[in-house]
Amino acid sequence: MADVGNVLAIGSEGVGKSTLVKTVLGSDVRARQDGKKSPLAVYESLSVPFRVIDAGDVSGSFLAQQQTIRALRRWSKDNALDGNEDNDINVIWFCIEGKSRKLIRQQVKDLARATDVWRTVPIIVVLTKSYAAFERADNVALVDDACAHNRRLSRTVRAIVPVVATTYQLNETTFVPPSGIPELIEATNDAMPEGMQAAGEDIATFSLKRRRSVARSIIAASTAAGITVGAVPIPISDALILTPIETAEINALATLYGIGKGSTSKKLLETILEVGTVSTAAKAAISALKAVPGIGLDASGLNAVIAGSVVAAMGEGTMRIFERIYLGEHTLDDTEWAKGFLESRITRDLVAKGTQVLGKVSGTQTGSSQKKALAGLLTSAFGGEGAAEGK
Ligand SMILES: Nc1nc2c(ncn2[C@@H]2O[C@H](COP(=O)(O)OP(=O)(O)OP(=O)(O)O)[C@@H](O)[C@H]2O)c(=O)[nH]1
Ligand SMILES: [Mg+2]
Repeated sequence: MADVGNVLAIGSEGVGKSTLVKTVLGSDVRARQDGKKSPLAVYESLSVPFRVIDAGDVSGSFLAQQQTIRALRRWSKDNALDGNEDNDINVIWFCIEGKSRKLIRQQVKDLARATDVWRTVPIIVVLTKSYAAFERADNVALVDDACAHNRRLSRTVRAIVPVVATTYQLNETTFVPPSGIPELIEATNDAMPEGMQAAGEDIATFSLKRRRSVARSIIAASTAAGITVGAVPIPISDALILTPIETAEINALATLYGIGKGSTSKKLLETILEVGTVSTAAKAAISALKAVPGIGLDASGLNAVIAGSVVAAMGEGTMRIFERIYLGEHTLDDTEWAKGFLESRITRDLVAKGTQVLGKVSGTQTGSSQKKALAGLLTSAFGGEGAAEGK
């Protein structure tokens, strides 16, 4: 890992630096504290061609800032002694909380001061916790304006990226899915000095891998919502009850894979939703699951597992369709292919994997810890290998 770039993540206490770093670097992240008293933590991952140095809180006193800067200098020097040429900071993630509009200007000022020693290093402003989708564009404009008033920032800020690093739960059935992570990775790679970009990694498959782990956290959150909706005491007569959750799931995945909102995309998304809600394949799979003999579940528990299975299977299938389109193996107007692909996955997986999970649970599935455990079981059953990633 000698030739990877260095990203410095900087921002006030609690803005979400650690959460962001873990999401971007993925499940194989390795962290080490840079010495006992050092405020720095260094994160590396084999799946991402840059390491991230979490500088801790820099909004505090002048002394604390100086301490951080000294620690960074020492870190650079130590790495240089190790024979590592790329010992300096290549990109700065300037983390600002996107949740509190009023504080944005002040945060830009504080960070400008704290990063003063890196005169020319490219900066990416990361608007963390950007839960309100409708405020994102306005917040970007606000940061843009604040940076324009600072001589250094107006030259060095390369991108302003609103992100949600992990799913934000609004209530039991509504959530804000992760967003902005692939954009942040791409902006970081773009800002890295040329030689660093390659890093021996194929960027296309690399970002596909990262996208998949974000996709899985969207699927997990949707599955948990499906379990909640499914665990009603009345038997579900059809899959229509899951329409809002599946719609949100499919839309979040579409955004993640850059599937736009044009009429061709719309037709594809409608086709996918139909397979999950009114298709013969979905109905047959649901009846088959309801008829699984000898399980230790009451009606509401059974419905919860079935509903969760439908959402998990739809999510996995949809993710794979979007991956093929992303890779250029299929186009947005291949709706017949997408329909066939999803139906056959549902026919094959929904019953087999749903039955497998039914065998592992008993009683009711209405308590919140039971729902969480069940969502975990379902997402790993339907996701196969790396499915347990994300929450
Ligand atoms: N749901 C959700 N919670 C987040 C997100 N980002 C941060 N949080 C929460 O915000 C809190 C602070 O996040 P951290 O990542 O620890 O923040 P930090 O910047 O590393 O904080 P310090 O290390 O104390 O400076 C934690 O409770 C996180 O779970 C996000 O994208 N989604
Ligand atoms: Mg932290």
